[in-house]
Amino acid sequence: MLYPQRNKFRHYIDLSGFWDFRFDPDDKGVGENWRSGFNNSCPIAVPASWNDQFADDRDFLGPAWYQIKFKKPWDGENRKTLIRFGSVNYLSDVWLNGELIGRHEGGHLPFEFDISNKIVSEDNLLVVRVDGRLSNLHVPPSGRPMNNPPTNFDFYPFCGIHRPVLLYVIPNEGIRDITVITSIEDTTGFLDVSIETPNLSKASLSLSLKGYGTELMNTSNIEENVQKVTLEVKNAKFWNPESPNLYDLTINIVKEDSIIDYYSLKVGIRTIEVIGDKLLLNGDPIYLTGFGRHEDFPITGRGYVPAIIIKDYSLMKWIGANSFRTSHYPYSEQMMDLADRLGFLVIDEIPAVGLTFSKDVIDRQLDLCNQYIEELITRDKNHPSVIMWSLANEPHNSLKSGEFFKALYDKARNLDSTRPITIVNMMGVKEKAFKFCDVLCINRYYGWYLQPGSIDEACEVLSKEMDKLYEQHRKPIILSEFGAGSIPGWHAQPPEMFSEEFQAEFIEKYIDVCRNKPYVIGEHVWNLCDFKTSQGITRMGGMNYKGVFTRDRRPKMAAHLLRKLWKGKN
Ligand code: GCB
Repeated sequence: MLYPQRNKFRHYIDLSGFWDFRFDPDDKGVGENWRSGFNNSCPIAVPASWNDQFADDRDFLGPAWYQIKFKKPWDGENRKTLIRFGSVNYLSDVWLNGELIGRHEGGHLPFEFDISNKIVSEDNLLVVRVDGRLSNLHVPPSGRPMNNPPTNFDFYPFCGIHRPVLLYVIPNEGIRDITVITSIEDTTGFLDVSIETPNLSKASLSLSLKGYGTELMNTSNIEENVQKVTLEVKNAKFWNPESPNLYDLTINIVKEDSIIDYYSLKVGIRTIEVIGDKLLLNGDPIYLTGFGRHEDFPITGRGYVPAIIIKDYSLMKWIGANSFRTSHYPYSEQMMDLADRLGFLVIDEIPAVGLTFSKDVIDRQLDLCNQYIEELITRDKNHPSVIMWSLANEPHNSLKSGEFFKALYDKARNLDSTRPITIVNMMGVKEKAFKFCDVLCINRYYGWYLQPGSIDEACEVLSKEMDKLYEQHRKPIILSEFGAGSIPGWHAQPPEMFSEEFQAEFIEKYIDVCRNKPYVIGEHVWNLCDFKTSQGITRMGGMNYKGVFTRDRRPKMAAHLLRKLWKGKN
């Protein structure tokens, strides 16, 4: 799925701003004449979660209605017009000028509709009904009644239009998709580029690759819908976290001597593979330092805010992180672009968290997970920063889970033969998918949920368990979550749970265990920042305080400790 671009042949406008909004608490709709616009609305900011924008009704999860009017900003001759939603949580129904144009299930991944035949030149009315109510038929599912809202996962189920809505136009005969796979031989980089177009006769493709003194051109006649071209870059500058080198790839379609479409893409040349108990980037072992995270901020909730993305990357650089996992759902496309540019390694996870596999929902869960993995790989396949796909976070114990994840693994492998695939295992669950996954991710909280307060005992248990897992599977292990809650400003000597001292000691000792195991290839602290979650007796103020930064991004003691450990700096 190509992100909209602006050039001579393509254009987009961003519909972000203040939209009209209305809650629909009884699910009755928004009046008889809503197809020509509903009344009694209030303004709301898009993109952003709706939950924290108002004084009341924070926990109302839907349904709710959005509407906006716009004019068609271009003439549509020989062009397709589409409307694209970056992320809406959870169910969306979309109408244009009173006509249903489509439905999408699942937050965090983009979807779009071709509206070429429906858009009019003057007053267009876009209406979106969003339903974020929890259900065990959804992925992620509802769950624990002792949580409010009752999620089966530990983050607040923010709802609404979370990422920009773009109205965009592409040539009818334009490029539909591009896939770039890179490989390396000595100092030469190879780019296998597949370009998908509609049926075109007497047309050709011209590719150019520029950067670091290289200028390559390649021209070929279009003979198939998916045209393959290989570019060879001598003395290539490879992509890696220290030097995130990106080349500019541009692709033109030429017909009857004129260019009819143009698309440009940043590409990084790198390889990623698992050999034995190592993860190799460009043939060299890498060790991941970083975090599990959330898209979460006061007031905007899970909404896209560019300044927060910059701040989080800046804090991760400051602390010496080289990587993160998109726990527990895909992050914005802009986040991924910046990972490429700033040299972060990303474990890219679908929103499959808290899967239960209960008999009545398992088929539906698998359908949705298949949909998500396809949407994710289609969206993120060209990012050099993405080094691994994660099939799920902490699925529950089940006899069926092996089969379930084998199907999902095969699907991901089919869609992308180049990247390792992992699954993130919960403490106490014997993960059947470890048999076929390439890397084992484990989340462990000994010393917190178990052996509370006893860090040394916890580390012994952790160490033994890791050795046993490695013995059994002989695959690299990432400690993908570990951490302790700390209330900012709460101190204790001797260190006690919830104090900043305890959190720092917990993290330091866990890292020491990891560093003594050659098969451990990464340590991801849970979490970069404190984050909002459901209310419950283990979550004071509806917050998870395992962040090493506060929710408003101030460092706790653990942040300074990590900077020392990861960067050697005070
Ligand atoms: C986990 C989950 C994460 C929670 C964390 C915790 O294992 O993957 O979503 O927030 O534990 O703090 O309990």
